Amino acid sequence: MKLSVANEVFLVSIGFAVVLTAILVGAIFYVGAMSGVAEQPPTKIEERQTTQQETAQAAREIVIYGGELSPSKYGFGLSPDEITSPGPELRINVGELIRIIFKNVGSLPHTWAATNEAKEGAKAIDNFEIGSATKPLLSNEEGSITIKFSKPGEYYYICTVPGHVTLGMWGKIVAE
Ligand SMILES: [Cu+2]
Repeated sequence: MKLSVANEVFLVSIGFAVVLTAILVGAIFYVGAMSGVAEQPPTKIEERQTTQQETAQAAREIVIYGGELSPSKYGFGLSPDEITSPGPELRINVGELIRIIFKNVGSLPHTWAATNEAKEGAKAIDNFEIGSATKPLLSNEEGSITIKFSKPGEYYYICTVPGHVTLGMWGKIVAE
């Protein structure tokens, strides 16, 4: 079969076009793969930062004050001027992160601990305590802890310094 000059030029052109297309497609894939690798690490870091910020923002703050009302009555309050015995009921949502900030505005040492009972010697739930019976917060000291209840129910908070629950240093926590 004999090809005319025009046909030969046509076939050579098609050949070039096929080769050029193959090179272009390869180049696009290569650039795409390289840019994908280059962009991945910063994207992941941004995602982690967002998650940390959201976790920090999620904790609701409750500031609670503890001190003495009289020589025979101690209590808690949501303001340093409104300390009652027993202290105010704290209502929280199950699974909610709560940042408890406890401030000792009394003259004696005090603590704050979440417990299952409002009685002397009750143990803190999951180490939810600020100060301890042997190392309480002194006058004008403050501390904080993040707590979370995973089951609904009635819980309590107490001062774990011996004798203080009996003098009224407790309050109820309702998780619902
Ligand atoms: Cu106390």
